Amino acid sequence: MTQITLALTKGRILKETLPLLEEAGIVPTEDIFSSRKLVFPTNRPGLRLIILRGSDVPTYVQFGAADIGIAGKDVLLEHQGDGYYEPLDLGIAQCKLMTAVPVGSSVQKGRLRVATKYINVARQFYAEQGRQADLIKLFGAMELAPILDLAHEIVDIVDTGNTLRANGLEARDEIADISARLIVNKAAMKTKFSELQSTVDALTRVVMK
Ligand code: PRT
Ligand code: MG
Repeated sequence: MTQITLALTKGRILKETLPLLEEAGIVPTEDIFSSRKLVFPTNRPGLRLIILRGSDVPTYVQFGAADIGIAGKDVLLEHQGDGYYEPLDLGIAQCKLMTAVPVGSSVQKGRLRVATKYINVARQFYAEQGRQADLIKLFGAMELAPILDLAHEIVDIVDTGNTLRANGLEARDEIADISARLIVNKAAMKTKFSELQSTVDALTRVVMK
């Protein structure tokens, strides 16, 4: 039997993903949240789930180690890989990728320092704006950077805006609308066409409902 491996993003995306999968008829046979395993069989004998850090999902799918995956659009924009299709917007884990600055701060003249974990996205954004920016890579707590004067502004995910407000920051420019997307390895889409297409179709029906 053809084996399909579906790579899921752990954390907040996972909580919204499992109900979608269930509606599409895909149910893990073990409780993912109470287990330390990384590979989970499902009720469908030919389909298993792997649970990854978001930024690793496109890597697994790009190289065909997973056939199909679910990751945030922010992660996909930053990854800039090829080797996979992005056939479906799942409409979950919605938020925006934005620049943010200290409340009331005026536009920085001269060279801008920007802290972010989205270095590739930020490089492209500031280049398109024709603004010189020195990018500083961080792995978390971006909101702290302007407070401690590490950077003038940040590029980060904004949902309610509460995190920015709590740290004296405000959103300025919108860079992209973000939600979780389905990605499919290009080679597998040919070699395992019927299994993958039926999974994509099942999820499409759930999302369109
Ligand atoms: O754990 P890891 O370092 O890999 O990443 P992470 O901790 O950012 O992962 P996690 O579990 O938070 O999920 C991240 C994915 O969820 C992102 O790639 C987005 O696609 C999606 N997503 C949706 C969000 C948010 N909403 C979100 N609000 N990711 C992060 N946030 C954070 C944001 O970074 C900021 O700190 O929440 C804060 C902003 O939220 P508000 O409501 O205060 O504006
Ligand atoms: Mg996390």
